[in-house]
Amino acid sequence: MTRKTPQVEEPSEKELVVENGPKSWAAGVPGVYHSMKPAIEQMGLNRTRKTVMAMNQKDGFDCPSCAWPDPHHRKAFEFCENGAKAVTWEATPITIPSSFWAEHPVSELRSRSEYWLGMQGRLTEPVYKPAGEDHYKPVSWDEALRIVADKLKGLDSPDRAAFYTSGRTSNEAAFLYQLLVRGYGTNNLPDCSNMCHESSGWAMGQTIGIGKATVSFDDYANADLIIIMGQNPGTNHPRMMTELENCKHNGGEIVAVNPLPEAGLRRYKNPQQVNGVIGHGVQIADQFLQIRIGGDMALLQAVSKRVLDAEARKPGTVLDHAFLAEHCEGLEELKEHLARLDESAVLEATGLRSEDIDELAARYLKAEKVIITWAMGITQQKKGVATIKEIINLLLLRGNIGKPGAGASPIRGHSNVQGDRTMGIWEQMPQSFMEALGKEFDFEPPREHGTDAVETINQMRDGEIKVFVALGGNLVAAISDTNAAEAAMENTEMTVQISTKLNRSHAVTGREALILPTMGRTEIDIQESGPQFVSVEDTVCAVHPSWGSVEPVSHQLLSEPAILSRLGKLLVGTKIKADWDGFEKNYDLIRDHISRVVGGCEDYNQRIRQDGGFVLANGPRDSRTFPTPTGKAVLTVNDLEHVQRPAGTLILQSMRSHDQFNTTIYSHNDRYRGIKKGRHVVFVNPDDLAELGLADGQYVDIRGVYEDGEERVVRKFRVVSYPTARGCAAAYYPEANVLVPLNHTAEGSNTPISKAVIVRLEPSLDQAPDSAPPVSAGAARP
Ligand SMILES: Nc1nc2c(c(=O)[nH]1)N[C@H]1C(S)=C(S)[C@@H](COP(=O)(O)OP(=O)(O)OC[C@H]3O[C@@H](n4cnc5c(=O)[nH]c(N)nc54)[C@H](O)[C@@H]3O)O[C@H]1N2
Ligand SMILES: Nc1nc2c(c(=O)[nH]1)N[C@H]1C(S)=C(S)[C@@H](COP(=O)(O)OP(=O)(O)OC[C@H]3O[C@@H](n4cnc5c(=O)[nH]c(N)nc54)[C@H](O)[C@@H]3O)O[C@H]1N2
Ligand SMILES: [Mo]
Repeated sequence: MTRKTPQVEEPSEKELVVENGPKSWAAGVPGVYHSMKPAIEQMGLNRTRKTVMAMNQKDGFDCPSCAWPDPHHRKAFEFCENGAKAVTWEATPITIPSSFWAEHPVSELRSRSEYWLGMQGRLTEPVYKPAGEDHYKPVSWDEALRIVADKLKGLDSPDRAAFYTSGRTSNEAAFLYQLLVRGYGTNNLPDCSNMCHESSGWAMGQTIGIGKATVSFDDYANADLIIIMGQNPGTNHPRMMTELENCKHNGGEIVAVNPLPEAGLRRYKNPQQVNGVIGHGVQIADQFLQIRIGGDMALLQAVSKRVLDAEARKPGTVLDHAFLAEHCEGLEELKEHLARLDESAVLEATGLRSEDIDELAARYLKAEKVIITWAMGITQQKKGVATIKEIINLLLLRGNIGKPGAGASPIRGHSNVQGDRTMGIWEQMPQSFMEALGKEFDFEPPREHGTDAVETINQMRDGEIKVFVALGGNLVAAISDTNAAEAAMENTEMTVQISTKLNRSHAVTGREALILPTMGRTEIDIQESGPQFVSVEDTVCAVHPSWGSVEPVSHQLLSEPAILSRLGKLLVGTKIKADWDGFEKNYDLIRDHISRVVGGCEDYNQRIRQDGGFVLANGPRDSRTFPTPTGKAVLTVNDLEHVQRPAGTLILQSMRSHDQFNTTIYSHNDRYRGIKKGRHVVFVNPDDLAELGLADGQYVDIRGVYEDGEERVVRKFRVVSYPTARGCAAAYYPEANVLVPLNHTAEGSNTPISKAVIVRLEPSLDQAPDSAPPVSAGAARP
């Protein structure tokens, strides 16, 4: 393949354009145009046809952009704007040449932006940076893997290493990875889920016995009411919009709870339908509750209280008594607790009016089938776990779990983050899993819990963890407290990144560092036994195969299962009974083990091949069986608390723009929020601006208000007057991660509180655009 050169255009500060306020609708013709143009420009028509148009087809690959499920009756081409961007980013024919490493020292890569790094193209050969040197240099696969294995073998305990996973990893690779890590001897398996839906897993595990959604795909269109909390589906789960539209079409109602009036939650123009492309689209939300950040727990308690009050007025008519009696416990305690709920505290926490909450309660009471969905606005909060327990309370009161058209629906982020957990990527896998694993491979797995993402950074900072291996992702940029995280990463002896593209975690490294390039999901994977597929699990527990559809960008690339088989052979070898060579040749062998170790995956090889896969059993959803210690679903009592904001401060959330995938920046635009050519912005309510004496368009420094002696500040962000909830502000992730203290985490789940940082906005000394040095040098390579 001829090498194409990357075109990296980084806008300067003065180019930033702020259009008038948020867009009132999502998708439509611009959606199609914005994603197809770069695809065709970069890949040409043929590769675009084989990628963008093959995604989510039964014989194609699973879209790497999000965990939203596939419809049973797939259209020839289910268009998704952000799916197309993700695929173009991965399947680009632009590659990094061998000469790149001599031309660009690591210290230079460190001064580059995420955007610049990602735009350099695909990684194609293993590279190694020896201690004390400032350059990576190409090495052979054998040498690279030997360096890693020797280093790990030399540590005084396997717990001196940590093995991170990001959620694009397939089930097969995830299973092999946890096997080699446990075979080596540690449970230090932090993953992106620790920063994502961990709060959902905890809350649901403790209340209904399973940390996964209790809905299936068809339920969305059949619900009477869908309440969407702390989620921006128009950007982050665009294909969900079709199901929301179907729900409305069938007479259902939709309520959005969000501090921001997000475009997709207002009106949606379906790019699949002619009337969506040219007409006004469908109004999505019947009610929009513009909540204060962190107010959801109070809102949910207030709605549950209204449900209980309605029951008290007309006994026997409101609650699902049969369901509560047979399947639940804790009703009396909940009643007693909510009887004391203070409405004024609710109004303060939520910033809403009583009438708005009455209206939501009336909609809830009218509906026979209710789904509540949520994402990061709920999980990345100090009270995230308790808030999700309140979601479960509200659903249980009227039997909205385990019946068609109803249920609890955390919407996962990464396309296989849920499958990775099912396969054993968790620092706290239950003992039953360890026993099955030990029996299957004839060894004694480590039993002590390992480190999660935050604890891994803490232990790297303290010098306890000396080697960091990552199967995908970009931990140093994704985790909170960027300066602390970077210092921790640099304090290690070795970092190893298995990646498709360059990112910050390749530039902020341990003393020795390796990059092991891997094939992506879009690429055809041929091994000794023939073409291979991998498998993934979506947000509603459906497991299906994923087949690559384009030629790999380089024949030097190894697949993730191949890299892990080879590393496993060197590091663990015959210490456990595993056919490492066989795994690489034929992924069926890996799946045979999965069948015997992972509950619910019996006959995996056969079931994954039948009609596009199978759905994992789910007790609460399928039969109202709750695998809790008592066998009942638990209504819980949670003490109300909300985010306190000292005078003169704001509550800052950090969120995704329309043109990024987590730490990967596709462009500097955020079309739905009216931002062009810039990301250093902070959205603030105009009344707050007036109160704080700040002006729209002014430059401010954002300072975290924490008294732990650390200075956390980002400089020269442009203020954008924006209709967010009062007292709240928003900036983009990962730029704002500097401001989130590392040990500022959700109770129970230890997830960084990325959605509620207390900050002060201080006018920047320098108000002239471009007079300060830019954040990154950002020049294009000739
Ligand atoms: N295109 C694209 N798709 C993606 C991703 C991506 O980066 N790009 N990332 C993937 C991943 S890993 C994930 S986890 C998901 C993330 O999907 P989302 O959770 O939708 O992502 P965020 O951008 O973090 O948006 C959080 C939303 O919560 C709202 N919010 C913030 N605080 C509160 C609060 O206190 N209460 C309420 N009710 N709302 C609040 C914000 O205004 C925002 O609308 O998307 C996945 N899909
Ligand atoms: N402030 C703040 N921080 C957050 C969040 C937030 O909302 N606010 N969200 C959190 C959430 S929800 C998440 S999930 C995390 C995300 O954390 P991560 O999952 O660690 O980050 P990503 O940016 O998704 O990782 C992108 C990198 O993965 C690699 N990659 C891509 N595809 C593949 C593949 O197929 N194989 C391999 N081996 N590598 C691949 C590429 O090199 C790419 O640069 O960030 C969290 N951090
Ligand atoms: Mo996520």
